[in-house]
Amino acid sequence: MKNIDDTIAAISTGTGGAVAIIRISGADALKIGNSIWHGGTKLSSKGKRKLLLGKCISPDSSFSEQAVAVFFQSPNSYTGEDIVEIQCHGGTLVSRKVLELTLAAGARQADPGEFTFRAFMNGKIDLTQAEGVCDIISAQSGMALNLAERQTGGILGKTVREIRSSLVTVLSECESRMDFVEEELDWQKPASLIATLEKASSKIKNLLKYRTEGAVLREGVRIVIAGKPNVGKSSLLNLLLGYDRAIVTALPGTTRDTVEEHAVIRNIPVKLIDTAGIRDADNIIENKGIERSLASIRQAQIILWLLDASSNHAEEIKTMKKHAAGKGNVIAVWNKIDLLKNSRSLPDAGIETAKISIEKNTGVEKLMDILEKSVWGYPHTDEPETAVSTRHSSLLEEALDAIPGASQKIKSQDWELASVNLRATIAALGKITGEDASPDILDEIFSRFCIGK
Ligand SMILES: Nc1nc2c(ncn2[C@@H]2O[C@H](COP(=O)(O)OP(=O)(O)O)[C@@H](O)[C@H]2O)c(=O)[nH]1
Ligand SMILES: [Mg+2]
Repeated sequence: MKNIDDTIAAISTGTGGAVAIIRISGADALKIGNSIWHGGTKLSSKGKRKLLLGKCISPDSSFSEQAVAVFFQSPNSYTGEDIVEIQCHGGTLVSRKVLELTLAAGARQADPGEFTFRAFMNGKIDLTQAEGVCDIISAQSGMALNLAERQTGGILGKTVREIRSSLVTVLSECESRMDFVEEELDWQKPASLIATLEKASSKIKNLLKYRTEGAVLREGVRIVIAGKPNVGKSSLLNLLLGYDRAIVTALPGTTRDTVEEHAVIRNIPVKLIDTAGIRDADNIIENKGIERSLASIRQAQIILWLLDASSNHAEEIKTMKKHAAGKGNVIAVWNKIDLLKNSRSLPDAGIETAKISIEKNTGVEKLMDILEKSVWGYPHTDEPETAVSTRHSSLLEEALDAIPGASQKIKSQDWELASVNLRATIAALGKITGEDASPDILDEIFSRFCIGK
């Protein structure tokens, strides 16, 4: 478990910017700030939340850089502690030097996510909000960002806490039935306790409804473009990216290595992987590329298998079945339909199929419709209000699993076993918001943050 009593510092901005922010948080923030930054007035509670112009100066005066500084007084700061932020010129050297001055003055270099960790420990935010901060930084699509912002606003934590507190009420009722068996207290009827559990259950199921969105928007989808040589795989990659990333030629075997690029398609963050065409090659480099193609196909979530509408149809389908059957979600894509008189003559591939011409840019929107449906599992219309992460959904499942047992035991008035089940549910929910999270869970979560956040 991290120490939360000392004062930490880190460069909070990424490298390469014009301005860098060095953040100092903890009981000694003001003292350290004033020992390295000097302006017309000292940083103090009088001038809090005001940007002041001054200089960062090293004790031997060999370093002196213009910088502005601001003081946020506890508890009204990101971490809930005293915070001093110094803004200086960006670039690696100046910001590094200012950070070193803070360390020499007694601060400790912050670990990744440690400022947000302190905000959590000081009760400024719950664990879902902290995770939301991480999601905001890594969001790759507009929808992912909206969801992350709502989660940081606390909507998920609030819902989970409400469910948890309704279960705590049921638990205390069960426990008091055990403790005061003899007395006639004003008990709730078992049926009403069970009704509360059912309500909780349906609220949990509601949260689980958008687990796919949660995982897809946070983790993205791996889409592999595969097929025989020269069917138009690299052309499709370039079309989807909107720029010429891969080399396209009329020569079969042009792409010899896998080419990976990130993109956003219909609000879905994707990793597109263009592969070397699958064929029996006698060239050692091409064969290596083909091995990589087959490995990519094995790891794909979605495979766009391109089929050349201008070549032998039965052969095309045979190769697809040989390499892609049973692997992920395969979408058959007949390309070059501009070379056919009538694309209705194409044989049925037996799976979800699109017919396109990259050359003439036809059928591509329909392909995107199929792709979208394949990602979400159903036609997607509205943006969900919350979309739980994989961590949340496995805990929600755990919470949900123990509820039927609790209901059963309440029905048979076995208060002790009902309590055991309820405690399991309550603990799982508490791990989501952080009330019940162990130090290693917290370490695991905050270590995914970047330094300075
Ligand atoms: N007529 C026609 N040619 C296409 C189409 N898509 C790609 N091509 C051509 O097919 C050839 C092979 O394309 P490429 O993308 O390199 O295929 P890859 O080997 O599968 O990556 C190139 O000459 C492309 O211009 C299409 O829709 N219609
Ligand atoms: Mg290619």
